Amino acid sequence: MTETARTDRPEPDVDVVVVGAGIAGLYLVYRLSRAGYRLRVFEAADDLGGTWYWNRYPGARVDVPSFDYMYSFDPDWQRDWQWSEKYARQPEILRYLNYVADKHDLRRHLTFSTRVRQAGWDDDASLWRVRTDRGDDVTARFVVMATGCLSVPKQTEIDGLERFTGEVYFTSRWPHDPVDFTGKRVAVIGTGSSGVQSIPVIAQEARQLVVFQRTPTFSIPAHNGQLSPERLAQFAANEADYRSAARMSPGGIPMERSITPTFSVTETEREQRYERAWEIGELFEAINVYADVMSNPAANHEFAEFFRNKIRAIVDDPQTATDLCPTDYPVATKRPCLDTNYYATYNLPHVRLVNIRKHPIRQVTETGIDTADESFTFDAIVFATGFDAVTGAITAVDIRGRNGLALKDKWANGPQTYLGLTTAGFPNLFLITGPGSPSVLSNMAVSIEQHVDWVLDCLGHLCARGFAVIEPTETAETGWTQHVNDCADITLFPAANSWYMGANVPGKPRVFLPYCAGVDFYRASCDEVVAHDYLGFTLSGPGGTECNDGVVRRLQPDVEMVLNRMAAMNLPTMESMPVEDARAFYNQMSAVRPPGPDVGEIVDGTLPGTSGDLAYRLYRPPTTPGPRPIIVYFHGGGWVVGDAISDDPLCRDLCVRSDAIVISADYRHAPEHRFPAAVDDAMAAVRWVADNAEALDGIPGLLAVCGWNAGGGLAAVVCRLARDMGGPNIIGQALLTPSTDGDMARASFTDNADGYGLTTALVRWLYDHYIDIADRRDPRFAPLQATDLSGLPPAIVVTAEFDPVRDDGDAYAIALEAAGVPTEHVRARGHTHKSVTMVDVAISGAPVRARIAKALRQFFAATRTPEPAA
Ligand code: N01
Repeated sequence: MTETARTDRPEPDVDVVVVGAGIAGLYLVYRLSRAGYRLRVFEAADDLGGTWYWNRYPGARVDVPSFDYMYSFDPDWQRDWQWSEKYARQPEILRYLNYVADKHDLRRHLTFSTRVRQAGWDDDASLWRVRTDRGDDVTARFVVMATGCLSVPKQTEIDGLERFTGEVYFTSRWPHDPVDFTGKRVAVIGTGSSGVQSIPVIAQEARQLVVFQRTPTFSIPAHNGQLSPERLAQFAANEADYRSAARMSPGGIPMERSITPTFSVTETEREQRYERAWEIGELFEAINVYADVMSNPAANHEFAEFFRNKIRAIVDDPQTATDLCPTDYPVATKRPCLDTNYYATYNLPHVRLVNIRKHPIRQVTETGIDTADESFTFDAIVFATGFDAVTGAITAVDIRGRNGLALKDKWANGPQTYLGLTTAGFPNLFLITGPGSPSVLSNMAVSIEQHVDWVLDCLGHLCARGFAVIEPTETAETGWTQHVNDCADITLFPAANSWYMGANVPGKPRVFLPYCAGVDFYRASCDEVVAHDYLGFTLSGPGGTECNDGVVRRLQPDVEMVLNRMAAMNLPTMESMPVEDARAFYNQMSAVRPPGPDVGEIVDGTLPGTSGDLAYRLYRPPTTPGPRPIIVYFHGGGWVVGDAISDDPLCRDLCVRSDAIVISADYRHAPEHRFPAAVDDAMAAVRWVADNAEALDGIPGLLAVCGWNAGGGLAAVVCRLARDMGGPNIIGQALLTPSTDGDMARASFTDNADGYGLTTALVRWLYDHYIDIADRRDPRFAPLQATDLSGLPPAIVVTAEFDPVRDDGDAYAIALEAAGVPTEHVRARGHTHKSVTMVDVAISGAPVRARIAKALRQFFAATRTPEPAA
């Protein structure tokens, strides 16, 4: 009896049922059997191999290098196995999997030709009841779905197939006997990876080949061939290091994540870089050319254009070349392909491309295919039309969790998982490379091993601690699902109708299925969950229940990456420096950021402050000339650091998004000029801008204020002063993570004291430089302390979840609302004090800045529109 089964509950037939005997299933067998678990493994096919058992179509190959796409658990493999090619063919991979199974005696655990139909959780007995199509009825403590991400073929949606009297093939269910197309007229429908690989090979045999293409693909040449002896030797000498680098890499193949933005280098350099990627012929390498290919539309467009130029250069017929050029989705947002002679195949006289966007398929007939304007005769039709990916094989089993809940129903609006490994309401169920894990965006071999290792560690932990059941909490699962979406939302992935989005299957919910932040970040999350006592899981057993509930990733992914990068630099804190050094340091940090968008015009000038001239920078929108509303902006820097140009990218962004003139006005800084110098200057600046609106090409009367951090506080203060002093008339205020109170007792000063950029210690240092403790309730410093906030201009107040001054800002937004001021309160989830301002660095901040700009435009529009007559 195993440890896990040592409870007072009924003894299950086995400890673990594994569904599937592909790469994941075999590794599970290896680990589970050696750890002494009793197991059953059911496989629907009549042999092992999973994807490599089914996908035997001509030209089928792996699309990551062979020695990356293999197990790492067997250090001896080189003694008795050799890969023959850089990208192995399907028969060789299947032979490899058989070799592993035989070498480690895995086969005896496998039950073939048996499909698991149902798995139901018995809550009283704390076990799963598993039923197969062969009548097996097995109880198990745990069920592991090792069913693969691309194993359920998509149903064909083309009418009339049953009528066709010729041969019909699906790439995903290719016959075991050789198929000979010699002398035949063949149709291939579909131009994803399977189509791209099979089309050139089928063309070599067929008398005539017609390819029906709905969406063209981006493909790079594989440059397949022998493994280079040098690389192989290098790999063999350092295999352990190589494998560990793969585990900590973005995609599961050793590779540094590019941090160079596309447009930071010259056009010539970019062209050379793209060309090198084309020549290397490795997918992950290609996508990694520049840091922003998957996030910046312009960067992606340029890379896509490089591909299109290649296609035009290879394909002779201009119309065919045009049809083969993808134009309606960003490159790599659908899985790009690796090919051998794909595009050149269309230069063969017997090969033809039919663009079914222009010439839709009407039906399959007895003898071939009718499009809207042509009838084709074929001897064979090959469907390379893809899969019900990632979730299809999991929901194909009728899995019922607590209270009979069907997994299919739970996931009706899209899958929800914790770490892509587990799902709430389904205790003791593990998903290998499930939705919400890197899976299909990574080297599957590496991701599979990581998942299986995690599951084995988890089972070991349960055993050791006397627990029998593990289940994620709703909180943890919701948090993870949110994080998976947050990661996708800062990329271009959602812009494509891809199978990653479930868009290829009619009726399937549109949700980005894999986790796209990378294998390295993903592994860190899984490890962190374990390190924090299985954070977000409830563990229970005869000895009791334990739950350290929580969310493993709460920061926006790009914000977290920036914070990690900053932490790695181990920089000194500003509060440890003399003020002059702190200012120099602040400016130095500002110098290395992206510049922000182009504006129409930038003018630097001075305006009269209360005690001498103040610098300002004016940003004019890049639209048609003519007067515009004006936003007076006050920079951040805690009254001590920064100046009129220190928030330059943010001001540019604000200008472009709001289509208004932005005037960033300086103010005197502490400690040289302590409170209330900054307020006096801010007030003077607003007055001067209002008085000179026309001369500045602004629209008199359309004046709003905006500020970030201390500047947010100043913007709030001038609104109240302007109200009380009879002008100028300010029609809106936009306060971004404003400092609104001098009281540091609120929870956010403790909760977010350290680790999120602005620290509580730095806030205290800034306050101390700026203002005496005795003055900190003065509403010119702490607008929250004003007795009357009524009659102030409408406001948008943005507060950030991980900001020491968050609660001050929240309290101010609430106070404005309570005073009857129309207030939009935006709580920027997962953001820090500064991250929303990081233009082109923290992409997740862009929607927040868009809301600020929209609010400002609405303030202006409301003032422009005369009130309707009563
Ligand atoms: O499937 P796909 P796949 N009428 O979904 C078209 C992995 N893989 O089997 O894009 C007409 O990519 C469909 O058009 P559209 C790899 O991860 C790896 O090729 O939906 N056409 C598309 O062109 C890959 O991404 C390797 O508009 C229809 C094609 O069929 C994944 O498996 C090799 C249609 C389907 O492309 C899936 O690849 C092979 C219809 N009704 C696969 N329905 C390796 O190299 C669909 N299409 C390791």
